[in-house]
Amino acid sequence: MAFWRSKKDDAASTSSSEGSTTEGEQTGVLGRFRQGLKKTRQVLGTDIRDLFKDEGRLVDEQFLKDLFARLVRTDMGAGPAAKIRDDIGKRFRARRVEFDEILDAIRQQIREMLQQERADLKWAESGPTVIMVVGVNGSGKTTSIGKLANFLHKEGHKVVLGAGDTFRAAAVEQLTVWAGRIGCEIVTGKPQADPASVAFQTVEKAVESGADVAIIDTAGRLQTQTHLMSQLEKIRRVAGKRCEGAPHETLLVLDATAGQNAISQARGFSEAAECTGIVLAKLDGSAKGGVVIPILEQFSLPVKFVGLGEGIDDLARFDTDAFTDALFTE
Ligand SMILES: Nc1nc2c(ncn2[C@@H]2O[C@H](COP(=O)(O)OP(=O)(O)O)[C@@H](O)[C@H]2O)c(=O)[nH]1
Ligand SMILES: [Mg+2]
Repeated sequence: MAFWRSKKDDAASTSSSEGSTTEGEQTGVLGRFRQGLKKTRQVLGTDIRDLFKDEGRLVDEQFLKDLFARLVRTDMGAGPAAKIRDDIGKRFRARRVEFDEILDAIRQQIREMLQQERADLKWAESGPTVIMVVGVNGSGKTTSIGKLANFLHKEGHKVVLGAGDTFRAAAVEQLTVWAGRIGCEIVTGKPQADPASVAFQTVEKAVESGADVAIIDTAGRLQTQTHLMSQLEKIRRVAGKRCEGAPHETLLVLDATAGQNAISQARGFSEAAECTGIVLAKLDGSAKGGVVIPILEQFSLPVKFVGLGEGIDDLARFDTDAFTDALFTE
C-alpha cells in the first residue's frame, strides 16, 4: 500500500522502504478504516448473513431480490447494487452457496468499483500549494482542515491556515484552536471581512514565509446560492493573482451521514466550484459508507481523504484496499 508521499518525502523519507508502509503503519491505517466503517460493515455483514439461515442458500430470484435490498441499505445506490446482484446471479444462479462465497463475490465487485487514480494531493510545481476547502454548512470543512493540516505538518510540511469563513466568529476561533494544537500559522481577518482578502493574505503569508501549503477555509454554502458561489470564484481569482496556479486543489467536503444527499451536493459543487477532489467526512458515524461507490462512479472527482472521527488523527488518505478490507474484515 502506498502511503502519503510527495516530492519532498521522496528525498527526505528514511523511515519506510520505497513506496510501502511498515507493518505498524499499515495496521494503523487499516485499523482506523475498520473502526470508522464499523456501522457500514455491520449492515453488509450481518444483514447479508441473515439471508443464510440454513446450510447454504439457493441462489434464486428471491435471494437476489433480498440481496439487492440489503446492498442498497449501505447507500451504494441502486445502480451499483444491481450490478453486484446481476454478477452474483450470473455466477451462482440455481446453485446452493455459502455466505462466504457470496461475501467474497461482493467484495471483489466493490473493490473494482472503488478503483481510482492515485488520490495524492496535486502539488504546486513551485511555491506553496494552495488548497481551498468548500461545502455546505456543517459538512465538516473546518474540522477536516484541522486534521489535514496536522497530517501534512506531521509529514514535515510547513502549513499556513486561512480563516476564510468570516461569517461566523466561532469558525475563526475553531480554526485558531486547531492551528494552536498543530503549531502552525493562521491568517484571520476582521469579523465579516471579505473572505477573498483573507485568502489573499493567506497565500501571501505562505509565499513570504516559504510555507509548503496554504489551506483556506470557507463559509458553508449551497450550490444554489449564486452570489455565494460567485464569492468562491472571487476567492479563486484572488489566490491565483498572488500565486500562479492557485488554488491547486479545491476540496469538496461531503458529510457521509448525508448518504444520497451527499451525491446531489457533489453534483452541484463540482460543476459550480471547479472542485478537484473530495473529502468524505464522518464516515465513522455512518452506516452509509457505501456512498463512496456512487461518488466515484458518477463524478470524475477522486475521493482524496476520508474523515473517520473528530480527533486530530482521524483523517486518512482514501485507500481502495484498506477501505474494501475494512468493509468486510471482522
Ligand atoms: N464523527 C465525526 N464528526 C465529524 C467529522 N468531521 C467533522 N465532524 C463534526 O461535524 C461537526 C461540523 O464540523 P465542522 O468542521 O464545524 O463543519 P463545517 O461547518 O463544514 O466547517 C462538528 O461537530 C465536527 O466535530 C468526522 O470525520 N467524524
Ligand atoms: Mg466551518
